[in-house]
Amino acid sequence: MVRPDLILEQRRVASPPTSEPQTRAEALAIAARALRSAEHVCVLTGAGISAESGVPTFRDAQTGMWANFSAQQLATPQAFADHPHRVWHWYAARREAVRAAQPNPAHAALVLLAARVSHCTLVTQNVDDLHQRAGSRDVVALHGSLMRARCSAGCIGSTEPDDTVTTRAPNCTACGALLRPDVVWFGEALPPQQFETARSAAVACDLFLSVGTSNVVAPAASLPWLAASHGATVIVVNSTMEGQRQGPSVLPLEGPAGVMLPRLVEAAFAGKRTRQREQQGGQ
Ligand code: BV8
Repeated sequence: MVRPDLILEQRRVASPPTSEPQTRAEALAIAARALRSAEHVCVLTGAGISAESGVPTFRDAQTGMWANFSAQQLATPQAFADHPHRVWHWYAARREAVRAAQPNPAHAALVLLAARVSHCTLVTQNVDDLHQRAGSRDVVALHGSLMRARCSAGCIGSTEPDDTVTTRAPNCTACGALLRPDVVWFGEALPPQQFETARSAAVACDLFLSVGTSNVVAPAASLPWLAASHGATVIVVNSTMEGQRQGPSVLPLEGPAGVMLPRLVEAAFAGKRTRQREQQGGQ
């Protein structure tokens, strides 16, 4: 009897890279081949995928009245406890910037990718909802959403923040406590259901696609390596490979996500019908 894990092993490895890609074109061709033969793709995105939509990354220096603070300083329970209205105002300003932004070709390419592979799990660290606005479904948002608020005393669930007043945190209509952004702050646990979905997708996938993330913030940063340690090929799309882990199962695609992702999806699926079309047996 053939040992199931061997079958699993044979199935899992989506044509890993055979040799070091010499040129970017070669890297793209190898990545496209791996993507085309992948059964289950797990995608992890970070702030870099929204950079070309004009949404600043966490690395970008803060501007305006927040110029003296790092994003990490403001995104903590302590900062909200000490300066709730300053933190609320910062999130209201980010909401306004995101409302004025549009999803870019990188977001759109992931919608196309999901329609071309048999199983795709899209995990994001971003709180800007641009994947959802681009048409991606079942997005696993590990760090919450800018577009929602909740009672800081935990008495009511998620609500839509009303931004008529942006400089002061509003009060909860049920208990009077302050409302807070429905995001995960540093030092806070991720929503268990979302993290478990992301973790099991990383374990089960045969191709992991990391896009526009510095892979610094835990536990999201562990996901690509969880996938690699379970035999998956890891494609890294980033404007710089600086600080990105390299390795035999890693395929670096250096360049802006808004350029590299559409190229990758085109190279992998040009002429390939969508899953739906295949199921309908249609032309
Ligand atoms: C937790 C929501 C425990 C809020 C966010 C010391 C060592 C290790 C870990 C820790 C440590 N001390 C503390 C920790 C844990 C901490 C952590 O990892 N800290 C880091 C800084 C070391 N993690 C936590 O606190 C997590 N919680 O551990 O809880 C616990 C457990 C049980 C019970 C109680 C507690 C919570 C982490 C989540 C925090 N919230 N966001 C908000 O947004 O306001 S994190 C936030 O920062 C983002 O969501 C994202 O995750 C992260 C930013 O990273 P990126 O998205 O990668 O963005 P970045 O700007 O860094 O990089 C951009 C990248 O894009 C770059 O690589 C750049 O080259 C690239 N790029 C730019 N332009 C483009 C591009 N790529 C392609 N195309 C382009 N055009």
